[in-house]
Amino acid sequence: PSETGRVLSIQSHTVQGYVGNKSAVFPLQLLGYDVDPINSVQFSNHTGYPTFKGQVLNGQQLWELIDGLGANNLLYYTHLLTGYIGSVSFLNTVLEVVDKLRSINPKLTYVCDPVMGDEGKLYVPPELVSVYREKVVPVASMLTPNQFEAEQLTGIRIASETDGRDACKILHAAGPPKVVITSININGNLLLIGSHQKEKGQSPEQFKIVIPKIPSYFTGTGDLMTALLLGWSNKYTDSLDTAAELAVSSLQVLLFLKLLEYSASINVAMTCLTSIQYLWDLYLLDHNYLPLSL
Ligand code: PLP
Ligand code: PXL
Repeated sequence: PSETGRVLSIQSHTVQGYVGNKSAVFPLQLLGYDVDPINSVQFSNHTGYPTFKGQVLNGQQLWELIDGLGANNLLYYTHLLTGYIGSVSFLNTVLEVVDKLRSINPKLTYVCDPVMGDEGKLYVPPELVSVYREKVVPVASMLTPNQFEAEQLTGIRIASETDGRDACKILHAAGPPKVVITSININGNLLLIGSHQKEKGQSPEQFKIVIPKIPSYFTGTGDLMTALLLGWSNKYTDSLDTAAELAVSSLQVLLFLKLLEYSASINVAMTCLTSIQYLWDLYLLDHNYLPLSL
């Protein structure tokens, strides 16, 4: 596989640490993509710390940047990637960006991580939920909600693998042909459920990946996961399962490295991703598990 593309990534920037664009841009560049980041916020650090300082871009300021690119004919993108968005007005402007980019490239793939909350708690204004459900989901090409977000978007409770598969079908009916529920907590493991509806109205091809939960707390993993899913699924357009397997293995190796403090900074770990990928494949092969990537 060798398909790459041009990605417009509208996400957070933190000076210190890796969330949003800091988690997404470099891995996508490693996978060969040309990535243009728009920083929706610039904060000193992620919001999990006791305090943070910085600036928030509003919808009008986002449009100004799009305008500037447009004035120089620089709005040809193959992919739009969005993650955490903090306000309805910014999200509405993102919807205008989708229209604008599709008017220039009708084949634009919009990869949307509908970041709203986790573990039963919303961390965006509640008005955002209906905008995602009614306006964003219908225009997304690939959606990567977690368990809580998939529940918010479908209105069903997800307590089992079957529920997750059903939620994906509901989301397909609303728009996106590719859906990956990145993490469902079941029996101390994380379950990823992927679903690809190849033809409108047909039943989707679905798969699951059981991910052993690492007993530690990370931020930015969802952002990295969505970026890796974009990167790999564009190289394996017909096998979302292969793409998800590659994305999960990269994420896991990175988290293990971080956990083991093999590298002082996660950036060093990111630099190693491609070579680690190869070693990981060999490891899997050695354990009689044939990775689809070989
Ligand atoms: N943590 C681990 C270990 C994962 O494997 C994944 C996704 O595959 C995530 C976190 C991402 O979960 P979320 O989308 O809830 O941030
Ligand atoms: O990873 C999601 C995220 C995005 N943007 C900002 C954050 C976080 C998580 O902490 O703080 C600013």
